[in-house]
Amino acid sequence: MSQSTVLVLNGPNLNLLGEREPDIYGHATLADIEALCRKAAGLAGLEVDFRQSNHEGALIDAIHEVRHTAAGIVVNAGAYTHTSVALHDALAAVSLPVFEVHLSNVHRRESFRHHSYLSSVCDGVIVGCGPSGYAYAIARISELIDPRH
Ligand code: CA2
Repeated sequence: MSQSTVLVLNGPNLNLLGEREPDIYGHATLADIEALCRKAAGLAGLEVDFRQSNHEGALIDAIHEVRHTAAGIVVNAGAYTHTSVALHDALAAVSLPVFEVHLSNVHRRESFRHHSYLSSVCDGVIVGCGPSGYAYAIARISELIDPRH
């Protein structure tokens, strides 16, 4: 992991994107989102380390692994967003730009999706913009790490 690499971290069930619930999540697969992230990063002269896990501990390990070396982190923690104090604590220990992304507008959905344990330890939150939200987050990380800003 180099200081020009953005970790894009995806949580549980996001590997199923494109297979079901297109009315909520659209038709893009996780591979499509990875390609979009690589394109957005390339425009900013950055690289992407794109990962997905269904396991909370694996997501935490990935955050620890890059916390001193990455350019920033984009995280869609899926349902762990609404449950995980452990992910909150892992992100709180990071001094990189961190952006929380959700494909859907979680605030227009069930009330249990309205609270995020992660938002308070993130630099920004993007919801309801579909896959473009990932690209917006990468663009913002690029701005924040650019010494001209
Ligand atoms: O909107 C988002 O990006 C979410 O993080 C997606 C999570 C959900 O638990 C969050 O509240 C909001 C769920 C991802 C599951 O994706 C599926 C895709 C296709 C079929 C089944 C699940």
